Amino acid sequence: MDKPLSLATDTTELLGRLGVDAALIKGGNRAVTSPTDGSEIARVHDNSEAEVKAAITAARKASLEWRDVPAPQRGELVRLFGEELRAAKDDLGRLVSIEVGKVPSEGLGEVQEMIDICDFAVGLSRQLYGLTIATERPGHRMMETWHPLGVVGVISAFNFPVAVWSWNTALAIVCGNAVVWKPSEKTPLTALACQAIFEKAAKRFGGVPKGLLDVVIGDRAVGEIMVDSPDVALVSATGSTRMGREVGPRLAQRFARSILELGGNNAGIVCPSADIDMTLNAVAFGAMGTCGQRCTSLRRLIVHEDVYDALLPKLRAAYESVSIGNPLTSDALVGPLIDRDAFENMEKALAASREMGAKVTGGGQVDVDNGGEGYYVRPAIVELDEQAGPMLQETFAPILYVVKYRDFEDAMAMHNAVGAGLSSSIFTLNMREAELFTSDSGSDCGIANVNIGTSGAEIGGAFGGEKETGGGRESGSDAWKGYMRRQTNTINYSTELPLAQGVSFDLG
Ligand code: UN1
Repeated sequence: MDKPLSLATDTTELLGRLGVDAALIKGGNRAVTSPTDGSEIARVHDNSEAEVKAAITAARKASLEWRDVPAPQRGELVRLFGEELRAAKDDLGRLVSIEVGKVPSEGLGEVQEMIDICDFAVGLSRQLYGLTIATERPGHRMMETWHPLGVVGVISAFNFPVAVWSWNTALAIVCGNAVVWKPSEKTPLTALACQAIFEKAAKRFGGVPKGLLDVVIGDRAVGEIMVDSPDVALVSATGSTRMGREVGPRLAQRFARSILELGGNNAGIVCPSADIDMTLNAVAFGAMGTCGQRCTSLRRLIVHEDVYDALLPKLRAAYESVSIGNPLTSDALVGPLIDRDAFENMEKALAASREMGAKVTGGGQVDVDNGGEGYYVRPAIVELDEQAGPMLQETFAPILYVVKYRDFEDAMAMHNAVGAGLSSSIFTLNMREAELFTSDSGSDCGIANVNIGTSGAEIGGAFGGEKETGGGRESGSDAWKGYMRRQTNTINYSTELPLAQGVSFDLG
């Protein structure tokens, strides 16, 4: 019997198949570990300050060429990228599972999300529409045209190591921009794989300007170079609200654009008429899926007192029995937390909850027979008398805080009484409640769902949130407008020069 391959060997083979140059993943200063078993799987090289600056300069040059390529042709490059992603789906999905610890269907789902946004962007490449606007002057035409920005900097988080970058990149490329990407320092391998896959598409396209798409690896210093560079027109950053508080003002200082997708403290309201079994499944996926490490994870549940006892025993039972395990060797539904810090933050939040007298179901490390490595935890339900303490903060772990409500208005007020405003749900069969939730006086979040959970959005909608979530929008709908600059054009085809607002300026 052959010796089983070590995860490092397995990863090296996978990266080779995906087209990543072996020199990029050996002998570097930065160790990459897999959260599935804590083992080292590669060593990558951080880029120096000079290299990051050179990547930005090259991107700037590339953007000047790329902006002159007709948008539908730019779409053709993205179409080819989507094809390459389809071919690489199994390998890239597995690499996501290795590097981030996602269970296989979620690793593959993340790649599917990339494919979907490519398809969307290809269609969009023929639909970068501007308006024709009525002008008050005879013999004039007024219109709006959309132009590329130049260089788009993408800063992405570990939890969606490839999909969020692809939302930005597919749009940025069809919109005529170049992209410099700083992935999370925890997930450089999936980023290098994406770059290699993109290069295959670029080759089939017949070549693209050098530097059109680049990956720069390192810690926050790399992000800071992008944020401060006058050559980067837009920074799209995903991460914590703390990070956004630093990045946002720095970009504003130089009047650069930003798309910020920061923390979420997403809630669901469970109303008296809710379909309890459906709600149970939605809550389970939203709160325990991805081990609670989605920006959109369900973190707060506001349950009407009449259905509390119908839902909570079922929910507690689901938490006690959900399968937790190594996503590479088992078919568990819940994989590991990303690292020790994540585990400690979860423990701290649970300790603070217990101190408040909360009833806690679950929590704590789970032995997955994995040599003792990796931070596998049992997802936790924290039942509180009122929304307070750690419930008001986002902890990036599978903790679901639950409180009761009596009046719908109180539920709505509690719902909106947190800093973040990303995603939200209501579970009800009462159309008045459902409509109110999605009305002007309802949920204050960027995403508000009825009878589905807070996570797992499709790419077709604009993705992002309000308040401390940062206000940015990525992905579908008209989010593409964030990657272009708008220009108002007035064209005079008459022989007169009438001034607007009836102003006269007669030289006599
Ligand atoms: C994120 O967690 O940053 O809606 C993105 C979802 C996914 C994207 C999450 N489509 O859960």
